[in-house]
Amino acid sequence: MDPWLECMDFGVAMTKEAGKMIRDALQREISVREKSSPVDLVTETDQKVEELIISSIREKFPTHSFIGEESVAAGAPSALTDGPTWIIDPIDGTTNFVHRFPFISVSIGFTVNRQIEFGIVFSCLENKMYTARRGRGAFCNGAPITVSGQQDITKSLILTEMGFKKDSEHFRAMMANMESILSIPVHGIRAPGSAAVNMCLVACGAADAYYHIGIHCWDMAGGAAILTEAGGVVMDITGGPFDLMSRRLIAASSQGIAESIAKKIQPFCCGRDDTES
Ligand code: LIP
Repeated sequence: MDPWLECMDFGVAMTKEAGKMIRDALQREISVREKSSPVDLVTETDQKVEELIISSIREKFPTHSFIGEESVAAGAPSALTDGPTWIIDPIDGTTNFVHRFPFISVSIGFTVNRQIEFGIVFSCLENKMYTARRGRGAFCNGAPITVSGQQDITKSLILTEMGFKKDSEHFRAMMANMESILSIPVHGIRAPGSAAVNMCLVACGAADAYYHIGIHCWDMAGGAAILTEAGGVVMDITGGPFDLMSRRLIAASSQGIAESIAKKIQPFCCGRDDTES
């Protein structure tokens, strides 16, 4: 008997609804606001989608907790507890959404005792529904997916994301990390613009690794479940254990590739989602 299967099925249904809202919104004018910086964007659709997902799940599972990107932006706490917790990014790839760049996803991770039990990532313009339940494999539109299994970093395609950093030391570290990876050498670096999609691309073998310093638990939770169930590895950028609240990760198709990246990149401070320093 799978205690969380009902939750997962409900999450998939809500994610489909959310994807439809996002696709409909792309047909209309998009009004954009800035959050913490000129490149941290939010739209009415991010907020409406999150409201829809959280209110529907709360009605069905009233004792569960939530960490949602837009709720946290509005002041809700983002501490992870042992209870069943839905970690939600209503639009992962808001900048892509604003520009109608086609990697836009809805991401849900579900934790119990701080362990991720399932992940759902709906890349809604590609119409790809990625799902994974702990110990039961990863799927795209119902078909099993696996990582490339690539062990040789010099034959790998790496994903990361780059954005404006107010602190020039952080900006230089981000650029230096890219230079360090490119000069291994690797086949290339790509930046699709949605962390959750990036992890799914590694999960299905279209890329060999993804690393990022400065993202959030709602960007990582769904994709981390999918990647690990597809045979991949998530670790901290220092090579230690993955920490969902640490705002950083390496997600790779093999332990070897993850370790090679950990050796090459320099960490820089980005805080924590649970506000511990
Ligand atoms: C975004 C990520 C994107 C990353 C940004 C941001 P949002 O999530 O998925 O890949 O570069 O730092 O976290 O804000 O669109 O949900």
